[in-house]
Amino acid sequence: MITVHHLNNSRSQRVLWMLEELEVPYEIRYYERDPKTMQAPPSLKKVHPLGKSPVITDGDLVVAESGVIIDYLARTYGKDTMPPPGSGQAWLDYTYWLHYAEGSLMPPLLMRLVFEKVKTSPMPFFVKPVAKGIANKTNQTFIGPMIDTHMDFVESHLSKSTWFLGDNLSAADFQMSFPLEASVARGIVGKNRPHITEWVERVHARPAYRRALEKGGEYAFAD
Ligand SMILES: N[C@@H](CCC(=O)N[C@@H](CS)C(=O)NCC(=O)O)C(=O)O
Repeated sequence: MITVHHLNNSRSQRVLWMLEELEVPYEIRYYERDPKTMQAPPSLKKVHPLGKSPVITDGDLVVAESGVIIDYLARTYGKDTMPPPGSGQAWLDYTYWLHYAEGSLMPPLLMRLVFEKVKTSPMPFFVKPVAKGIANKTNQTFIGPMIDTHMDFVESHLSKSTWFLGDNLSAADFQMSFPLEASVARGIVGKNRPHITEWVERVHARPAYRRALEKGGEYAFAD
């Protein structure tokens, strides 16, 4: 039996969504973020030394990193419904999106979040304007343009196909869901990027996604 070690408001939502689409039986073990630090509880380190979510267990196997989990589930349980491409361009495209989501798109989104947090963090009043100035400048001149380049790229890709790998939902969509729905929820992506917005709406409208949301509980990036 698969166990999803699920943290509230986290990337493991994409794993629940995938399992619901695959209609594979699984159970959820729930973990709550510390409301002040937003860190996962130490108990998650008992499953995997990094203590991050998602992580799943399947019998004796412990599988960590969303991209690996999604690929593992597609290979093990999706052979009939969502088989991962074996080779050639189709395999390259599939692997590309699995890596791109966490390896290229998430880092600037995370940097933006950190600099936004700096602005509201407690600090001596006389330091605040300086910290705020540095955070704003960094986001405007460095991180913002980097995110724009990524979003233009993804927008252009989605203007050509319904799902990331064409007409059919695939593992690439589960992996790309977290950065894109977070970007829409935070207002980074809006009407100026209609294909990303519509893709996120399409994801959120799927019955399997709604079931995953209901089972997973608190998740800030879907309505
Ligand atoms: N690249 C990893 C990132 C894992 C990660 O950072 N997860 C966050 C939740 S979205 C987490 O566990 N945060 C709590 C913490 O760091 O204590 C993946 O995709 O699995």
